[in-house]
Amino acid sequence: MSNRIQNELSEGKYVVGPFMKLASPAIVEIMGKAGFDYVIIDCEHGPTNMLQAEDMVRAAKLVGISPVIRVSANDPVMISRALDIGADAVQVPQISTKEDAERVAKAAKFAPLGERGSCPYVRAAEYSHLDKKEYFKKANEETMVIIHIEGEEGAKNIDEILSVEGIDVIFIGPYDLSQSLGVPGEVDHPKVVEMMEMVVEKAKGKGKTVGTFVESPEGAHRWIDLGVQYISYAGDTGIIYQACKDIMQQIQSV
Ligand code: 3PY
Repeated sequence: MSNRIQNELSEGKYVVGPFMKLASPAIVEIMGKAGFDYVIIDCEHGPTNMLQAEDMVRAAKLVGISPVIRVSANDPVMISRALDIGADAVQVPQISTKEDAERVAKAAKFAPLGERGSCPYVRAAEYSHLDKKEYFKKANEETMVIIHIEGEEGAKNIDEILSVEGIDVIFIGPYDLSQSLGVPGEVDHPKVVEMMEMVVEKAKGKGKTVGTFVESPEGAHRWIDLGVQYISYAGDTGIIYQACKDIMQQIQSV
């Protein structure tokens, strides 16, 4: 096992990766060849099922980037399935309370840290090739847990949420936060930005790695400058759309 983003984040570097809305291992390979550090296979806002996600995880590993899976809900079964197919990290949306965060940590770790459902025959255990004791130990050490703070309630409960053991990255979802604050889609609205900055400051104050979602290189650097290290950059669909549009505009402008 080797987890690229875990290694890079622990060295204080920032990492950048897009959400994958398309269930395509080939696009995962392209993202890796293009230089991203990771991809987030999106099972919340995408149609991808676990069988497709497994092939996308394989593709990510093949090109040396980290496969992260965003599950559709804070459900122990979904979390364990995502990790069983070999994701380097599980990303869980809509965390609002300390209890929500504890549920994630418990579901993502084997004993003594948690209660992740255990099976040594899964892909993550190399189908029983790995020594069983070693697998459970390494899985606990080398898989990461990322939680979304993306509602007013989660932001207000951030101190309590930060006290939960076993959470590696606090990920702020600006779009969901904008909706929760009554300004849907206005991710640059002062109310949204102020709350995001508050969460970044508190999380950094507790030594936690922080992540957020951006849609431009300038946006990435704006948050990197504040110490945000886990940068999720747009999505495969938006990136492809923009590239196609730029090409046509350039051709038609001559
Ligand atoms: C959000 O912005 O709410 C996200 O979850 C990232 O797309």
